[in-house]
Amino acid sequence: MPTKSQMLFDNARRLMPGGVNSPVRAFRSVGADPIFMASGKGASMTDVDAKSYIDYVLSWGPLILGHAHPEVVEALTRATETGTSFGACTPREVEMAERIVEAYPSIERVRLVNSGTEATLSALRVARAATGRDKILKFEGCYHGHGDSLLVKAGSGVATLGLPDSPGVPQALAQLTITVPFNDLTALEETFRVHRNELAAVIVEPVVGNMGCVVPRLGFLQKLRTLTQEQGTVLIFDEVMTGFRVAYGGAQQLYKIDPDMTTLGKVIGGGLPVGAYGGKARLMDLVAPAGPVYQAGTLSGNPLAVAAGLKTLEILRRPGIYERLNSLTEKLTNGLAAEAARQGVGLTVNRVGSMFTAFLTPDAVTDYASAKKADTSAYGLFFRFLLEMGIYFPPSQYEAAFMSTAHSEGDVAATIQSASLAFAGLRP
Ligand code: KE4
Repeated sequence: MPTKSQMLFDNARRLMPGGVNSPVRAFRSVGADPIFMASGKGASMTDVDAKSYIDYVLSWGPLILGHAHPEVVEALTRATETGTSFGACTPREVEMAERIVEAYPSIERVRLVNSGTEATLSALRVARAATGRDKILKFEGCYHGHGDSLLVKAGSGVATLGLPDSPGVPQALAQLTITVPFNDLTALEETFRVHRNELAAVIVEPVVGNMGCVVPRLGFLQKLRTLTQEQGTVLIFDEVMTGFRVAYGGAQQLYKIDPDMTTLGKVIGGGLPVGAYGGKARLMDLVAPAGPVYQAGTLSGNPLAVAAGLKTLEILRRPGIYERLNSLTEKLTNGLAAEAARQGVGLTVNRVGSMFTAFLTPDAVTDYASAKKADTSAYGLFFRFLLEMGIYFPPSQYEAAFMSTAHSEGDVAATIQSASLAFAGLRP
């Protein structure tokens, strides 16, 4: 008898590409068919077949307070009672701008949009307009949304011109994107030498989430700041994932870097569609209607997304929230590492704050090349075993996992116990 998820997926494939609205949801890299979710509450989600899971994906980061937090639901319900969208200015979006500017001293002006992709492609347009330059630099394995300039893979050799990483991306555009390995200071300096004073922007995930969680080497971000400053290149911190996640002030607060521009998303929407880009006034005042760089959006600053986001940020400002979140995450990641070691399974766990990745490899993971050494079929087994046990990890080795304030010590203990059983199945 097929499950309800299986029946839904059969129908979904008839109607949507791959049966999903975003590729990673198809579970293709973990050798399973997707599960269709019916509801979420706190740290757990329940699927259409009434099976519940402790959720460590949390909608890919936004649900730092867990599913359906009562205060967020109440704020959202109240907002819907006075309308859902006006296409006009509202007080609430000014309040969101104030919260962002307060939390990110590097941001003097901010524009709300509807996704992280919109935020990053808009920030790049501003940087190109401000510098009059076309070339940009990104890092291998970093993902900044699906804007054409960012769907580019490294050309052969360091600091060479990019190649399209997706059909439909014009070669002429891809060539303007240089890609170098993350954490590779030599390649970085070489790139700035080869393309001296030609780079409009560098865009970076200051703590990478999209090759799995990878931590910046000591001095890497500082060097990036120095090189960009020296050559008038706009430094864009893509904090769509890390913003209000690794700290209330994001990775730039943790690593004490003052980027020229920052992109945000996920947490600031509290689970509703939102993105934001902002930075120095000299840059952001180029954006229409203050300046000539065009960017617009029907639902930008949407009252519902902003209501959910504002309540989320208010709760995140309460004392002790991040300390508990981070220490519970550390307890989980220490437990995973200890269990894997006890059973002789090669595991490397990278963590910053409450985002982490369990890589199925015994070696350090510091960039995309080392992340790709992870045993993805073993990860698939690990994922499927945990899913069976009611634990929902990211359906890809190359994604970050997240903790929420709704997770309990009991959830963490149950997760470590299930992982221990999974490791038994992976023992060499
Ligand atoms: P969206 O357009 O998906 O809202 O944001 C794009 C984006 C930009 N920058 C960073 C650092 C991001 O992590 C993302 C999106 N993250 C992925 C998770 N790896 C979204 C999940 C998905 O694509 O389904």
